[in-house]
Amino acid sequence: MKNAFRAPLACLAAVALLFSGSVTASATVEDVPPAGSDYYIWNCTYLEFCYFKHYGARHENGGWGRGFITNGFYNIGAEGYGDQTSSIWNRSGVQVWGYDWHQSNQCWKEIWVSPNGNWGDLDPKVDNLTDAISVGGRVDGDIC
Ligand SMILES: [Ca+2]
Repeated sequence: MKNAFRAPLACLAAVALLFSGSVTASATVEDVPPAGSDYYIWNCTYLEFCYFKHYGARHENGGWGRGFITNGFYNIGAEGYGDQTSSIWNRSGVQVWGYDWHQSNQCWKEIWVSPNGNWGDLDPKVDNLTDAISVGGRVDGDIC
């Protein structure tokens, strides 16, 4: 009876090894938006974190794209770009955090986290709320 259980377990282990092998192989290829999509209008370069005014990085109606090529905390609201971010493309090589400024409590509220290689639209619940972006680490202090 014990042996009857061992065979399927060994089989499962082999399948797990196969899956882990394929994950390792695909990790060397960067996950990117579809070729020709609006994301490429902005020329987000390798090792850059890019963020866009419109969903899908669309360019029409005064849309814009901006990016950071070095790690750090960026108060984009103070630069006139607060409450407008809808889409991102994280090519930075590191994790990136998005914050909303909580005016009454005077603190930064973490509203999204982007692992390296992440791209796409922000959750509609946090659309047009981002006031700061922190590349490569959470903001120090003033967290809600
Ligand atoms: Ca905000």
